Amino acid sequence: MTTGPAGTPVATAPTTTPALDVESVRRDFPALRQDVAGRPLVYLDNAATTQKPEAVLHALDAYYRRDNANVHRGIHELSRRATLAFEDARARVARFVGAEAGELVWTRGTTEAVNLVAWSWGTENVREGDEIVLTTMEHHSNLVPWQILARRTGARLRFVEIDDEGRLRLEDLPRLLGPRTRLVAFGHVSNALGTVNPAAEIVRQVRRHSGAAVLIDGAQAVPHLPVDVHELGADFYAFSGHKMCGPTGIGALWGRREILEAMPPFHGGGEMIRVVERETSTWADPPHKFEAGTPHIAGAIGLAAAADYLRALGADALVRHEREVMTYALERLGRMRGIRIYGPSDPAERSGVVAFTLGDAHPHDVSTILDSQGIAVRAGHHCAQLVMRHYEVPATARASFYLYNTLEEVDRLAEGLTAVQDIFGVS
Ligand code: C6P
Repeated sequence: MTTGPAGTPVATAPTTTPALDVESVRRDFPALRQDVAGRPLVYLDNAATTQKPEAVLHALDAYYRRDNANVHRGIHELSRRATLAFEDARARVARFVGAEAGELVWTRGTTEAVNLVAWSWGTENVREGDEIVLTTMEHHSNLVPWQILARRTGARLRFVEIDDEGRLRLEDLPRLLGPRTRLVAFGHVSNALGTVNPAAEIVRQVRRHSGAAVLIDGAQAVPHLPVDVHELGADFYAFSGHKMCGPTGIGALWGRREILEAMPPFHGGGEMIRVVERETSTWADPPHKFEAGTPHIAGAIGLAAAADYLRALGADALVRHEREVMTYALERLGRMRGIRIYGPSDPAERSGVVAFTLGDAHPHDVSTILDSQGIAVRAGHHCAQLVMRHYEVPATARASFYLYNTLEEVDRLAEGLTAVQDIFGVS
């Protein structure tokens, strides 16, 4: 046990992993060095997007200043350099999730990755009467594309529900699976509750009870947990760069090679073809088959720099630090009058998201009052309206932590919430 700034005992993971030097980490992030509303910024909106370290800013700047050219097209020096950097970035990001470069398709982010699978794989493999199993914990990005596919094909959606602790009712999964199940898609970590789902175990259950393909939405997992796509055993894994210190507009879809090879293209255009004739064309091999048009070259290079940055800090140190901050937040906020915290009470089952409501104060008001004190949190339904419906609330406020957040910042959040209590007379 260590002690938080407010004197509360903080449970730390029993590990020999060296602690993160947070002050040194914070120096890597220029955006954190600013005042908002006359006070040092406390940035707790990391589930929406994270700040970027110098290493990523430098990689973007260096690419545009020195190597900027289109990739896989020119045979001049700059195009050669840009192509090498772009494909090297793919290999580094693939390695970060335990994959090989040929299995990693660049996308704009998780949303586009899921849509790619829904349109390309879904169109080929889902028919009327087939079933797609989802959960009510999903972000809309891993729900709406399947609704569109189901409407197009006549397939049926089925759902694993959540319990009041914000865990999936996995005991119901076997009876939802059967010969008609074509796909199971679920989030590795919930953005609205912070729940870390037992992804490998879910995949094992799906394999035991059906021949369905499995897609995991890793948007909130890859930034926070060590992820090895082969160990998880799914068929597709989607994630976004901007939630892991990388640029916006870049993310990836990992897919099993043989499945990617069998899938038709998603978009048509340059880059993704082998031979084009008047009426027909043939396709490049994956991953290029799925990358029509000029890609986000700088984004890929920036994302690789982000992956290298996180790798150098060490996944165990990141997990340990976030667990410490989040545990302290659960304890500190949990003692406040009128607060309701959503998601599992056991810190071991959650990642750095703490969603809450405070008395009758509307989450938007909570967020506005916190903003007036330089504290950034998100308020709303977090693109997870099925979760809100489960708890019968229109919205929650959400503090989400990352590697650069400190226990002192949790204290600033608690202070800010005390002001909300005073204004709204929460008793
Ligand atoms: N969640 C949040 O504030 P994109 O926008 O494609 O990078 O990621 C979409 C997405 C998919 N799945 C999960 C679990 C997510 O959390 C997100 C993005 C942000 O929670 C923005 S709504």
